[in-house]
Amino acid sequence: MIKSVCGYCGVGCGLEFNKDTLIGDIAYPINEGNLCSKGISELISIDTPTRLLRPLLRESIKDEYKISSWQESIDTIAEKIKQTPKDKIGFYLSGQLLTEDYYIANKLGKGFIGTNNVDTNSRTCMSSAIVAYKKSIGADFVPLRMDDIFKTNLLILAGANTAEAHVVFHNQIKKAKKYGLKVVVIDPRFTDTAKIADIYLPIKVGSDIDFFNLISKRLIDEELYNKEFVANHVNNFELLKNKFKRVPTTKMLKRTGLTSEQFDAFFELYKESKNIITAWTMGLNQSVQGVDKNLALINTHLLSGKIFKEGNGPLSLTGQPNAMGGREVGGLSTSLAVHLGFDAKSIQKVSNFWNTTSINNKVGLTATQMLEANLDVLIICHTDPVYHLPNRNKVEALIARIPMVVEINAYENSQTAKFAHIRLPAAPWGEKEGTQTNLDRTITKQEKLTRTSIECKPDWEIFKLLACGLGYEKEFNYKNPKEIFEEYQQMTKLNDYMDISEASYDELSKKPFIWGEKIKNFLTPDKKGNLFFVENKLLSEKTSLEYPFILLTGRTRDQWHSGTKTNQPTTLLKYKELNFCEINPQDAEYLNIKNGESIKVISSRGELVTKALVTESIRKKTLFIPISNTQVNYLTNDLLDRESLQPDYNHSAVKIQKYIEAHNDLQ
Ligand SMILES: Nc1nc2c(c(=O)[nH]1)N[C@H]1C(S)=C(S)[C@@H](COP(=O)(O)OP(=O)(O)OC[C@H]3O[C@@H](n4cnc5c(=O)[nH]c(N)nc54)[C@H](O)[C@@H]3O)O[C@H]1N2
Ligand SMILES: Nc1nc2c(c(=O)[nH]1)N[C@H]1C(S)=C(S)[C@@H](COP(=O)(O)OP(=O)(O)OC[C@H]3O[C@@H](n4cnc5c(=O)[nH]c(N)nc54)[C@H](O)[C@@H]3O)O[C@H]1N2
Ligand code: SF4
Ligand SMILES: [Mo]
Repeated sequence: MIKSVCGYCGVGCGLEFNKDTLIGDIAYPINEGNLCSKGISELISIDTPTRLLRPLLRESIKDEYKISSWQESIDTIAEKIKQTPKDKIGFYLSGQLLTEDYYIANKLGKGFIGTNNVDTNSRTCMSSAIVAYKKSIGADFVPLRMDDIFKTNLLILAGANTAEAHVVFHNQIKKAKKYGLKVVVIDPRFTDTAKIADIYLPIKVGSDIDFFNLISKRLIDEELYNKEFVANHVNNFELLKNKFKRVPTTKMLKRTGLTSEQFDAFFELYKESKNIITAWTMGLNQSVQGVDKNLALINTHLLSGKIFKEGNGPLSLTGQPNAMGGREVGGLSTSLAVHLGFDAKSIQKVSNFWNTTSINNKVGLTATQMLEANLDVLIICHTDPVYHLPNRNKVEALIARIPMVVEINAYENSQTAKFAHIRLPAAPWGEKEGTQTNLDRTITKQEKLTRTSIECKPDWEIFKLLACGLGYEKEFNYKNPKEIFEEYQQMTKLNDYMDISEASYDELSKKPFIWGEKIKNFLTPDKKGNLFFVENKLLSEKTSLEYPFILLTGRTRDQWHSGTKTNQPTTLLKYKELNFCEINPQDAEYLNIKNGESIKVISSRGELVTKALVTESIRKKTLFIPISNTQVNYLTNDLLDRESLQPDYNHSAVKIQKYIEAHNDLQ
């Protein structure tokens, strides 16, 4: 029997592999033997006909691919990199890479090639939370754990659909409810998560800042804030208090779409709850004011002092299995390594550690900037930017101009494949080993459970080959992921709060390591939390007479993003269709659209055809399309948060037509 972990979501459930079967690990604390359909089907996705099994190469994206060799592919990439100015090279990584893959790619890009254009799809996912955590508590640090839900009285879920996106954690929430936990769900859709809520608040899209500001204002006005905590551990209180004197409370409440009775009922529960956790995900992060939404939420915990105490705190629910590990390593272009930045002192420390003189002091391009930067070489690994970036027509036009696009993928059916020149076959989950950090800082190890397909290689090895092709054999002389992990462990000592040197690579699958457990204080220079006054500036795309609906996008339980792994005949569970568009019955009636009818959804940027799902669970004038529809980003707008540069996926103005009419239009 081999113990391993699921490679899908940030919960990071423990698994056991016995001969040919995979089951949940009963001894693993967070899942206690449970797995969701994705975890159970991990093994099946290894053996599908859509695996990418050989290196492929072509000169132009108009040509057909030809089978290539590793030698030829790596030589071609290395040659091109050598001829290319550093600032024209980009690495586009993923929160699904293992820590060792991330570490080596970051070291190669930032440390040796000398480009800080090393970023990740986490930019589209967690970057607003990262910036906000850094501003308010001093570091990208999640100050509580999932099992704190058993030590709290109230769990507020804002813009998080745990029933579909963090399934096993959701089951734990249900269990905690049996012991008295109260749950509030804030979401414009009555989601499966809302079904377990004690209070469900159908907030209007994009008004979370108003909602959290209303809580903060009430805490201050009614003197319910924690005076002792605020006086000793929090900055900017007077400023916030004065600013709040002038905020238009009625207008704020109106913007949330909630009645004062709804808000009061919520606030009664809030007031009487001794311990409170507020958890959030994409409903807040993916916004043109994503950072501000996070800050408004964290403010409530700083005012109430409900932070760094058991059963309390702001809990960002990371989505991908190793988005956290990637952040720790330094996989974002806005940090160098181990949470260090590009200041002279940090560069010195990292240069000494890596024994290099090539580190650049300029912040690199983010994933959301790379395609617009006229790059000459773009290396994409374990992610599908053509699928996932907003405003896809623009994305396709931009990526088609890049002279060399390299795609490293374990499957052949990504949307990006159409735009690559070289495709390298990676070994997926089960065919390789390495570590990952889940959403609450638990470092675990994925084990190799089956032989690696002949021509496939683990991602770390592909980056090693590239490093060697560029002449860095000595600096990248790793024989296995363990050596990389151990070097990374040493590196974490450069940043005192990150030290993970006590973990043991060989033990990790049996004995996970939780980093940061001793941190019980703010990580800011003065050890105090920072309050920020933020306002809803209504910066998202607005509806108009032509585009009267707001489009939301998000997850369904059994599908993983683009579906290269989960949308297989063998793995697919028919829990929900892949392709539907939720619409409120009143809107549907007005437009004479019936349940199940084909409709065309159109924005000013693009369009797609889908099926109407008429349901009371969505607010009026709001639509929802799941991201298992791989075409969804033809519709979305590409506005970014100005600090985190995260896209505003949940606020695109669209219109709908019956498909039949649209079809006639075309004739
Ligand atoms: N099954 C499955 N699970 C996954 C994934 C997957 O692909 N499939 N992906 C993983 C990843 S990478 C991530 S990031 C997480 C995402 O996890 P979640 O963020 O929980 O998933 P989403 O479906 O994007 O849900 C966001 C919720 O926010 C709501 N929302 C939209 N706009 C607003 C708003 O303005 N305010 C509020 N309060 N709510 C709003 C939406 O209606 C939706 O219910 O899931 C992870 N887990
Ligand atoms: N409209 C809209 N767009 C969104 C979002 C949204 O909510 N709405 N969410 C955003 C968020 S939060 C995220 S995280 C992104 C996710 O977007 P992506 O990261 O693009 O989605 P995935 O389908 O998970 O892509 C992972 C890729 O890795 C490949 N792969 C699998 N295993 C391996 C392996 O071992 N090695 C390598 N090299 N490749 C492998 C898969 O085949 C797949 O092509 O989408 C973002 N885009
Ligand atoms: S909840 Fe997440 S980690 Fe657990 S089995 Fe499901 S996908 Fe895997
Ligand atoms: Mo994500």
